[in-house]
Amino acid sequence: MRLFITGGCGFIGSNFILNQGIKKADALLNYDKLSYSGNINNLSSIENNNIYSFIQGDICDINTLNKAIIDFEPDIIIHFAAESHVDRSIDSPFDFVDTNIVGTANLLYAASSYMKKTAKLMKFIHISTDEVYGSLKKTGFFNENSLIKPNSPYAASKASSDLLVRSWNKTYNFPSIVTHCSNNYGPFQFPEKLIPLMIANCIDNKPLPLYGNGKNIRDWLHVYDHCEAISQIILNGKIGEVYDIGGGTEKSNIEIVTKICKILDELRPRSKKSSYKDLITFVEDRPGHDFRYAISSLKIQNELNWKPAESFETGIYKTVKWYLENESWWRKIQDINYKQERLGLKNI
Ligand code: NAD
Ligand code: TDX
Repeated sequence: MRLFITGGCGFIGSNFILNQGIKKADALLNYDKLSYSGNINNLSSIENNNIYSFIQGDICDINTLNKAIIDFEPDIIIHFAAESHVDRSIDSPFDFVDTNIVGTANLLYAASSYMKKTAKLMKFIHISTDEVYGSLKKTGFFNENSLIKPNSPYAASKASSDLLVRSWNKTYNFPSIVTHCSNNYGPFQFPEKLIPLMIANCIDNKPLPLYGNGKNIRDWLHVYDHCEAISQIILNGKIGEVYDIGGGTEKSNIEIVTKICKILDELRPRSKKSSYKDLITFVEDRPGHDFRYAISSLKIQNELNWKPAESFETGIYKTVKWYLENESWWRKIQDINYKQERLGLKNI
């Protein structure tokens, strides 16, 4: 299998390459622009592996992209590359239009031209998000038939890219599959996202900023389980289908942060016997903040025999330990390109 991966230096892409891709592929090319969230060091353990290669390239640069695909001759493409942070999409929506919509259109164009020439492309897997469905009230679940009702510029840009992928399948017989996954957590997540941000702030004795009343709910999935689902889709996913992937673990943000504090109270007790919980601070809400995400994974469970292996209890414990043991990884990011500024407060 010749795997062409976009965005392989980000959180999910690098976990996929390290845990699945490099073990299963005969050749793997990682095409990544190295935006602020791309980190080449995530893959240092495989940089000398013969089957692995890397091109620093932008999916908005059609010429470089075309050449990379034609030269590499992939049979599978997995498209992770994106602007991925909701708060940044509130500040800079056009970055999301460029990468997530125009970049995806470029990739579809390059991949379908290559397919026409060589007939070698078997599958194109587009990694999307449950956020395209908008927000749920207290009950109910999203599934593959839910309406597309995105609320943030990020979600709208991902929904637009999903529709482009769909149109390529219907119009050009393009071998695409779309996935919608819930919130991931685990190693290598950029420390602007809820879980790593809260762990880093605890370690530095900084306030833990919960947006609004902290009662918004997300459905959490360990990143290794997401990567395993993608592997199942490579093997058995049906062309033209959409697969929703969730952890079945709904937690409010306050529950998540309280849990992190409890684990850190055990693993790295604060001085004066106080709890990290004392650092929790409620701050101005995210504009357009979706209240609840919860996703039904019945289709992928029934059709592809996938279900999450990691429970939230064990997964969050291992994740907190990982950030404790890899402090230099996130400190370097803070030093270079993320100063922990509050993002997403409608500065436009
Ligand atoms: P991330 O921000 O950690 O990584 C994104 C990667 O894409 C980075 O390596 C970056 O350098 C690269 N990239 C950005 N713009 C690019 C461009 N123009 N050209 C080439 N490369 C570019 O994101 P992530 O959390 O790993 O998310 C990966 C994918 O999964 C995204 O498509 C996201 O929408 C989707 N997703 C994420 C989650 C989650 O909880 N993190 C959940 C569901 C779906
Ligand atoms: O400082 C914070 N305080 C806070 O209360 C941050 C960064 C977040 N939050 C809240 C907002 C959300 O309700 O925590 C929740 C999770 O926030 P994020 O980590 O920013 O994730 P979210 O907005 O849910 O989106 C994530 O899941 C779906 C990913 O970033 C997306 O890429 C993915 O598509």
